Amino acid sequence: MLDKNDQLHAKTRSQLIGASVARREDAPLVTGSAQYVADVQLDEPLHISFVRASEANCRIDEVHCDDAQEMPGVAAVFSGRDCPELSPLEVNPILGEAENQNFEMLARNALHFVGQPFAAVLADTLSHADDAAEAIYADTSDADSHRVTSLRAAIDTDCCPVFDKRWQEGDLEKTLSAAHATVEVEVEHSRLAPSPMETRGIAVKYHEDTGGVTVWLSTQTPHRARKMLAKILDCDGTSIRLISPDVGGAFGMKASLYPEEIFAVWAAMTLKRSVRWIAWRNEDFLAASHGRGLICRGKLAVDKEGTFLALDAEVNAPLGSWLTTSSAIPAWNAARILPGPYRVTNYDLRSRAYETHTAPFGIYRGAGRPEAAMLMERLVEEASRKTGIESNELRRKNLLASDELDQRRSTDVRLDSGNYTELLDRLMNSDHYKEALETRSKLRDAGRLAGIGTGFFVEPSGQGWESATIRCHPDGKIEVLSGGSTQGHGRETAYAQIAADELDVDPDNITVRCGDTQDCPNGIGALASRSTGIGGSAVRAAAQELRAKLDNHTNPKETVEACVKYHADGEAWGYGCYLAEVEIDPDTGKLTVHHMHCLDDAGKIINPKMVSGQIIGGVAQGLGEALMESVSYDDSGQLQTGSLMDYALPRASDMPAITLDHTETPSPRNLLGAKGVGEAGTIGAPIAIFNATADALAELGNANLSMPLTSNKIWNEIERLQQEQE
Ligand code: SMO
Repeated sequence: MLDKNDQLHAKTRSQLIGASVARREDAPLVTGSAQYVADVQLDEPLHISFVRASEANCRIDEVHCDDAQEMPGVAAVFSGRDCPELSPLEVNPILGEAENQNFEMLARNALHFVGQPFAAVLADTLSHADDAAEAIYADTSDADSHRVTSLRAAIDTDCCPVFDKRWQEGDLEKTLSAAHATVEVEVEHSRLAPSPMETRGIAVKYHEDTGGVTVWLSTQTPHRARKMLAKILDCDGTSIRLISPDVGGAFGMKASLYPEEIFAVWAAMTLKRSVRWIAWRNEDFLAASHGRGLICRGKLAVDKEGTFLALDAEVNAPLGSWLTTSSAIPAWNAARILPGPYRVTNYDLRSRAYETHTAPFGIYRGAGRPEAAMLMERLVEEASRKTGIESNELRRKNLLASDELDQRRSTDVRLDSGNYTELLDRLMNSDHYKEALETRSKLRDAGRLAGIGTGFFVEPSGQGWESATIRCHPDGKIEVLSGGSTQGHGRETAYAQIAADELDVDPDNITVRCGDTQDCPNGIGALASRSTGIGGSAVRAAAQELRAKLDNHTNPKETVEACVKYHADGEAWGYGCYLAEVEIDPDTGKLTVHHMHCLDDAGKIINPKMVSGQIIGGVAQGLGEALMESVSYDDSGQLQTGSLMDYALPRASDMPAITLDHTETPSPRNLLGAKGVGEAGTIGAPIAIFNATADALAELGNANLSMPLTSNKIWNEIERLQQEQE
């Protein structure tokens, strides 16, 4: 029994917020007892195998399913025309009135991209389903429309953008023409496959008594997924319970519902059977959302002293063949957060996104932030070359001062708190920086190609609300239910720390749950670095309310509960400055990142060890983007990187030594003062690596580089620069 006088007010424990409490999630995760969707036991489920398009942008004349129907174990076969036309998936309201015209569970009349499902087999075993799926094929004919398989083709052929936005401030033309110097940069980001360890997957249990279903879905947005499923399938709110069990990574790829998942639920309800589908790795490469892929262009004007005067920028993004819930977010984010941490009062920012005959496109860890920061930081480096002012000096001169952050820009961006120049100075004055300079000199003296690079960035965390319910049971046990979601980040540990501090109880007394739409309060999910700042603040607010209630209960012999829907007061803005040290082997072009020093301000830190984990993981993915990852389509829309043999993910041996440092400036925008840090590594690392690479090649000339910085590309660039020198 929780006695308020003895326990609630006894200040005997040390504060847990700010302590590196061990992750309570890890034991089940590392011992194999975690429960992923594939571990969910169903009673004689039907297994689904999808038949996918082998060409892009064609008409479907006929789908041949007859042979498959007769094969062993087959319970049902569907083509697109056997399925009802359902209402489309809703897309993020920032897209305005855009309609998701191409969204179908199974393609009916046209195949838009290679990998699009157009038929499905349900059978007693997966092998039976796969065997029968092999017997299905489609007769197709050429589509009337032009096939557009790359973003560049979409831009060059003047395709009509589906998303088109523009923000202006000041007088760009006048400032540009009067400027001392202008520099221009184009940055192309490869399309990336988010590649969580666990692929997409769904298990659906059909309840004969009610006709409803319980859905286990590998998702980062359980409540939204349930709501959308109910709307698309036109069933009442109570007939679908959705549970996101342990999720093996998501990175934005599991933020949207997919046609395969909607089909699985529809099939279970239609056949009145339990069903399951677990994507093969190649099905994720083919048909799960890709990220990045943006082409960004910028022009920066500076005066004689290096003060930034004006920014003219254009962000272009691919959308793929149908719109995932947040498909336009990267395009929107990359443009609206410009000019990032810098003071530029004259600007013109355009953002456009185009449909392409490829896999869908979506948010991927960073979702526009890495693109915005890369464009700005490349412009800074160019301005440095042109003006002869050292690049960190330029940064220092143009970073916003603390008292300028709270001003609202025409993009509706309002930064929050921090001291940007202090962070930069901290890096410049650090031993790491001095050592990096010394190491570079030594390597260069020995005739090697070595470079260092910095990258400064801001990381807006999500906005809006999240909810939490906390119960105190008569036995003293505390139950925290969050509307959020988790995919391995350690949410349960952090939320227990927050609740334990507020209630002054032992965290071992606290259980934390999220991801079950039946038991947990309504919520948004784990997206956009929002879970600690907003979800954690909801937990704190609920704990405060519970504590007040307990204070008024002189004899708490019943369960006392507090439910809070917490609204954040705008976005919290983390920021950071990273330093990379690289070396290039001139004979092979192989680039090695020796060291990465990451300096972050993530606001109030709840658990330092978990923050470090987020940064290191983000650096790994950022290094992947910088050096090796790239989804490739040929001109006809065939995917050339459909497996982990063709798509290079970083391995442990590719990772540099990483050192971490931080400042801690609380955000005024939420109850905890926390800022997001989940995406920091993916933003800062590619910039620092890219700039260090350019620095390493600088003694040969001005390198013309693009990501990924493969050995082949760098070797060719070395050859070109050496020929220019001769
Ligand atoms: S890319 Mo994140 O899951 O908002």
